[in-house]
Amino acid sequence: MHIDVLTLFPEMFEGVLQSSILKRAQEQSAFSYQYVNFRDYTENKHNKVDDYPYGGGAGLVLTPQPIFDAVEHVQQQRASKPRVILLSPQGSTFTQQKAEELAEEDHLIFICGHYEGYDERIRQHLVTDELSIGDYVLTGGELGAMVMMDAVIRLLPGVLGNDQSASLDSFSNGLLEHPHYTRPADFRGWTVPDVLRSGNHAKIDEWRHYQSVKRTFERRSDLLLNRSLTEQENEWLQKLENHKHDLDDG
Ligand code: 9D3
Repeated sequence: MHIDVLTLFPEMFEGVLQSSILKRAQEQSAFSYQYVNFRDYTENKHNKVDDYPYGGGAGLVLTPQPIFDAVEHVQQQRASKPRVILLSPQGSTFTQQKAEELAEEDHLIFICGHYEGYDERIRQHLVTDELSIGDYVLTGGELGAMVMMDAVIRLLPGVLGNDQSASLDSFSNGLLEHPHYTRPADFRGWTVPDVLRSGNHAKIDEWRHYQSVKRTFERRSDLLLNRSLTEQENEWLQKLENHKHDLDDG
C-alpha cells in the first residue's frame, strides 16, 4: 500500500509514523508514504491555498486548484485508482469496517485541511470518501488522518505478529474485551478471580466469554444489535436484563 498525505503540516505526522508498529511496518515494506504540500501546487503569486467564501461570512475556504493538481499528480505516479479521502467533521464516521475496507486498497490519498472549509467542487469531483473520526471539533484533519492510517496499517499483511492477530480484536468479533489480570495475585488486598488461576481452560474460556458479554451489555449495548447471538449468549443476556430490572426499585 502507498499513502499520500496532502497537508500543510507534515511535522505533525512524524512522531506517529516513525514510532513503534507503524515504523516497523515501513521497514517491512508493508506500506510507504509521502507528504504532499499542496501549497507547492499553487499557481498564484502569493502561494495562497485559501480564499474568502462567495456569499460572505467568516472563515476561509480551501481553493480547488492546488488540491486537484496535487491529487492528479500523485495519481499519475501509480497504476491503480486511489481512494481519495477527505478529512472533515461532516464526513461519515470512520469505523473498524471502514478500516478493513481501506486495508484492501493499493493507494490511499488523505486530504487534510486546517480549520477551513473545502470548496464544494473538491467533494463533488475529486473525493471518493468524506470521513470524520467522531462528534467533536478538532483544529484540522491531520489527527483524523493519523487515526485512520494507524487503524488501516495494523491490518496490512505481516504488520501484527501472530499473537496479536487483528482477528481477535474487540469490534471484529462484535464484543468488548474481557478483564485482564497479571501478577501479583494479590495487590493491596485486591485479588485475581480464582477461575483464572485454576488451570481449567474450558472454565477460563467460559468466564472470559461471559465477562465480554456482560461488559458489552453494560457499556455498549448498541454493539449487540449488530451481531448474531448464540443460545448461551442469549441466556446470559436474559439474566443480565433481569438483574437490571431487579435494581430499578433500589
Ligand atoms: C467551515 C466551517 N468550519 C470552520 C469554522 C468548521 C470546521 C472545519 C474544520 C471545524 C473544524 C475543522 C477541523 N476539523 C477537521 O478538519 C476534521 C475533524 C473534526 O473536527 N472532528 C472529527 N473528525 C474530523 S476529520 C477532520
